[in-house]
Amino acid sequence: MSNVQKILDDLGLKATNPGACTGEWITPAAGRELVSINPTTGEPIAKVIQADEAAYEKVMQTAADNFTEWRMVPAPVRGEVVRDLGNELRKFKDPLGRLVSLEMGKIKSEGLGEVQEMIDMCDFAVGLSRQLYGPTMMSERPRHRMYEQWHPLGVVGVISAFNFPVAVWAWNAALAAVCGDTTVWKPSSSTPLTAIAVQNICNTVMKRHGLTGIFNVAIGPGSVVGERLINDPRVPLISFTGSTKMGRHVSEACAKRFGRSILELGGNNAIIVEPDANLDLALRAILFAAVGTAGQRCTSLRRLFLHSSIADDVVAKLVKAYGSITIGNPLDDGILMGPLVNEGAIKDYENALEKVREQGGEIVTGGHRVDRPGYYVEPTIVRLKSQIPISCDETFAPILYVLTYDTLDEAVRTHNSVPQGLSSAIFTSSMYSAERFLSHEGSDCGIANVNIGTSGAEIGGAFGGEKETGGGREAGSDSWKAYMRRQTCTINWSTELPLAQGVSFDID
Ligand code: UN1
Repeated sequence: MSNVQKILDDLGLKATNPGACTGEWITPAAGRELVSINPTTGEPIAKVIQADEAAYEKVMQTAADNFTEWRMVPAPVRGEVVRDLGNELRKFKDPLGRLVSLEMGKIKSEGLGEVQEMIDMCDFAVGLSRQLYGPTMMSERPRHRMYEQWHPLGVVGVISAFNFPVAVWAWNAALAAVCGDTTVWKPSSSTPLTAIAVQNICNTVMKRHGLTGIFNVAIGPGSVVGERLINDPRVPLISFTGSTKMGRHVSEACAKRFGRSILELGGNNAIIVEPDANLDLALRAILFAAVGTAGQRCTSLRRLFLHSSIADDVVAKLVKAYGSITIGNPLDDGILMGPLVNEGAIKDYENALEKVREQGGEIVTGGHRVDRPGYYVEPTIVRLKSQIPISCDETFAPILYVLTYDTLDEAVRTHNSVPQGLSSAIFTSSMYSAERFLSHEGSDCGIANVNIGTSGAEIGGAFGGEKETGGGREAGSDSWKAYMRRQTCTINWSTELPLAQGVSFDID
């Protein structure tokens, strides 16, 4: 049996799979066929029959119907289901991590890391299931009590991207589940098989607990499933990960019907390296952030600001390190960089480099497609005298723009001058520089790190960014609040009816 076949078998995947599920797969599937392509070879892995309108409707109505019961299950009991999901993911960590690598192209260690991120998220949500707190306020009126409570919201639509095909689902689904919501997941059309594998795991867990319709999936084109989902009045919240362009569309569609959205859109993440930085540390962090996942994380490092006194030295070391990046099959040991996701991504890489040349950038290493089957490119470093239009865009590829600066003020100003605001970092051993970077006049991003790269955030913090990154927050901290509705309650246990603000309204 081939390695690929073993991965598919371990996860219950067939050569052709139905694409819609509420606990049981909806068959016979009637939508259009989608072929999942292995980016390492350009060859098909397996097929999915996508959800058509009828399958979407069945999934959505089941999710909506089951919400009314699920919301009445005590949150810590809902937490037990998520605990079980985490344990089941532990069992399947190896094949699921490998499937992520196979279908999306990130290296095995990162594929496994992504499943670990799901497990961490489940653990976090289990704890949270006993901590969905609301505060109590002091009422201004005698014998009155005020407090805040949180109610489940409804069906949450999760639209995820190819680059974190399973972890970002878990950020949303684990929180939504303990909050008493049901989810309908529309995964990226580039990574349908990982979604089916995850749904199979969810099905086992739901069945064990006598549940259905809590975790649901509808695989289908954006034009069918995506559009239906974002415009569906049964969906009070859409969590969308993807481009700023699509995010704007999703946000408008939701806003039009007073639905809410959590948007995790484009980033243009940067690291500032001060002259007093530990350069060994900085170099390793730059390498992982810029080349890891072949530059296809929202948090990938795209811009590097080097102090002029160290710039040439750092660039020379980076060029040397880029030369030793092992490129190849992401499932093989010792490989650091796999392919891009598809031919379109290669075109984006090539177009961006074309613009670099037009706009006066200097490619110091890389810049070409790698001559082998699949969608491989060379990790690339571009030196710029100042920012150019293309360095203000997000290109989902391993292209690193290097700029030089003289003062930290200048570096922070240029750092903040792009439309996106996801992740940022400074490398320094000066307390002043670190604090300056983290201050109100420092980084304008949702994530700001000191002596840590831009990517690879832990789930415990709230993840997301500002400006054109969309303002959403997911995963840790109090991100759960987006998945519930807040209710302010005032209780009068007196025999009077005093009005707030001292207003009197009495009939004589
Ligand atoms: C993404 O790229 O959409 O911080 C998410 C990171 C990961 C999540 C990235 N934990 O790089």
